[in-house]
Amino acid sequence: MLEYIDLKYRPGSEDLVCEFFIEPSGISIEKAAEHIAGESSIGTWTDLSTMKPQIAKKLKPKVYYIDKRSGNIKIAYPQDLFEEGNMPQVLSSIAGNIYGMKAINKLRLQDISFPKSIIRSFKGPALGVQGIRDMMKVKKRPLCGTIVKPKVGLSAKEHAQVAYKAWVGGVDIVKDDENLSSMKFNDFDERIRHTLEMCDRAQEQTGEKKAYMPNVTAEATKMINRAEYVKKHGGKYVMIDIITCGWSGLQTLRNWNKNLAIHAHRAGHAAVTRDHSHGISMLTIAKISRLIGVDQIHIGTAVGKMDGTAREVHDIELEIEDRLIHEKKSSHILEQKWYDVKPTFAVSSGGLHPGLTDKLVRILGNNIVIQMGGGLFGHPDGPVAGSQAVRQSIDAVMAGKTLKQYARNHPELSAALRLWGDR
Ligand code: CAP
Ligand code: MG
Repeated sequence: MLEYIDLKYRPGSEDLVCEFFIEPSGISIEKAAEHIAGESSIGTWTDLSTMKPQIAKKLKPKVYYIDKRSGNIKIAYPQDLFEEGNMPQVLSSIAGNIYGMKAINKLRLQDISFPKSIIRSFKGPALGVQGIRDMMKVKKRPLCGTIVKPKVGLSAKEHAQVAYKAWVGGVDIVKDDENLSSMKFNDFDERIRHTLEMCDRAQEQTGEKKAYMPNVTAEATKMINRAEYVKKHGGKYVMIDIITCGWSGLQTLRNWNKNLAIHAHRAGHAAVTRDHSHGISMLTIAKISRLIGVDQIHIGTAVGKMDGTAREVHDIELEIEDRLIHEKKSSHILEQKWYDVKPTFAVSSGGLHPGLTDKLVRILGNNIVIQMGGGLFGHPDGPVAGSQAVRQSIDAVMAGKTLKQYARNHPELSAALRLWGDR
């Protein structure tokens, strides 16, 4: 059998490096690591009469780090194992068969460090953080948005009217929910026409830039047709559910993209990210999404309704918004040079309401998009007041005031704090 362990090896700049957590099944961690390295590259369960020394020399990965105590290993893969610009193939290699091997009980891909050749073969974000701030004319404060609620059920016209109320109340962005596409009661094209018309009207009325994020999630050809329709009607964004559309679908949308901002919703990610002993880290999913080229991606809130600690969420924000990531052993984060790949905007959403804005900004800073669905449309005085309360909570933080202080002469915020509290 080929030997893959070489603890003296140090990854070269041409290597793609993965850190895995593994729980072996009745064998040593070394044996398990051998199985993982082989099955994710050129090997299989037995020796091969067709294997040649030059194949092994050129394409054999090296297990160069094994931490028996923590169960973490690192594998350096020669970049020629991967097709440039093809994310499905990269993941079929390092996040494919290996999950099902009997040699392991658990396997989690903690992080991938991509070499320059692979980084350069993907488009990265078209606009990035600065491009979105320039488009929305919001220099410093967090952008704020909402999700039309109920998630589905409104007609196209009702959707547009609800969105209008949110825009005039003060939020910058209104998005479709992750499970809204084109329904019998809410046709996509009709929703786009009405909602973009309301967006323009709200822009004129408020004098502020407003944006609508329509969900184009669908089979790839239909998705592109829908994105074309949004572009034709003057939209600024498209939204895609990246997990259910898949990496190929995301790459197809990014390759089509004509300077619309791409908002990545991660519905379904927790099927693979939530169990910290098995699956793929959300950090890895966010990195892949930035590399392919989303302009914004949901990363969690730490303070809202979804799973994800403050440290994890903050690590993801740094990974997608910074240019150079240093290795962080405690978080199983590998070094990553992003070269000229634009930063992706971190989106914090899920169970948020105005009473949480200060805590959220304390954890994640101002360079985020804050989205509140129930935290706006659940406001006792309706959508306009709900939107005012969201915006007031951000204005309070930017003015260095506590929410309670600011609420004294902002009744909409005060009503939100009375209903949901400020913790
Ligand atoms: C939030 C949301 C988003 C979640 C997704 C929802 O609504 O629209 O999809 O934020 O979670 O449907 O739950 P609320 P994550 O503001 O009413 O919670 O951002 O963690 O991917
Ligand atoms: Mg949603």
